[in-house]
Amino acid sequence: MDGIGIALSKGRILEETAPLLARVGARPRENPETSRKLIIGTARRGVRLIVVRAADVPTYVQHGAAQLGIAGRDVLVEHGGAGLYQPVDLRIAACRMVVAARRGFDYAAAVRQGARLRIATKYVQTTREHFAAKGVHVDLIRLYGSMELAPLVGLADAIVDLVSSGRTLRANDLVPVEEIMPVSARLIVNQAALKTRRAELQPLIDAFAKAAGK
Ligand code: PRT
Ligand code: MG
Repeated sequence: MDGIGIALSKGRILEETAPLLARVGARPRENPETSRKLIIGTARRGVRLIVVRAADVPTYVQHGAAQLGIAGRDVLVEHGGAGLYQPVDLRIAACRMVVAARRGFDYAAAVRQGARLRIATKYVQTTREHFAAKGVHVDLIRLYGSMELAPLVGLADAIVDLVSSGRTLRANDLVPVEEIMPVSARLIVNQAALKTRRAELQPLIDAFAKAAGK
């Protein structure tokens, strides 16, 4: 396919990307939130949006099915980043990745005593690396959503998940016990495409950087 594809997800990422798309002259021709189309043209010539699940964005860009993408740092770290450049922190969709446990669970003592923690998360690679670096043994339980439930029903001692306002944790009587990393969304680029099609891609990358306030 000719032109430039930008892979991104509906919901939070699209919502916060919309003003940036407007600023780079790539307003979508249909509302991706309501359209059933997965490929949507934009006002910028040759540029289209490719609408995928958030966790799939790096995969599409890695394989060159989209030249650019917009994905959270959480998703990028979990993917590993192979074949991708991450030239612009768009500073949108900001949150923190944390370890959280039930109020009253003595996380520090459990870690100190070398207890084998059971951690539920959808970020299994990131979580494994985080605890391996600290020399803490963990049993990972892979979930696809609603991680907050796991400690409440005895599935896990703690979870690794994203927090923004903190309301979801509070509503479930959980507290953050450790921060893993701050998260925001990044513009990502297929490495090979940037080498062979720099004249086309660089102006768009620069436009995003400018739109994001750099
Ligand atoms: O929801 P779906 O299964 O379709 O996919 P997804 O969860 O992968 O995508 P989406 O659209 O929910 O999130 C896309 C990206 O937004 C993530 O990859 C993050 O980079 C970013 N982001 C920013 C967040 C949040 N903030 C966030 N708060 N993603 C999720 N959350 C969730 C969090 O997991 C928790 O359940 O919101 C809840 C906590 O919010 P507070 O405000 O109650 O703390
Ligand atoms: Mg979600």
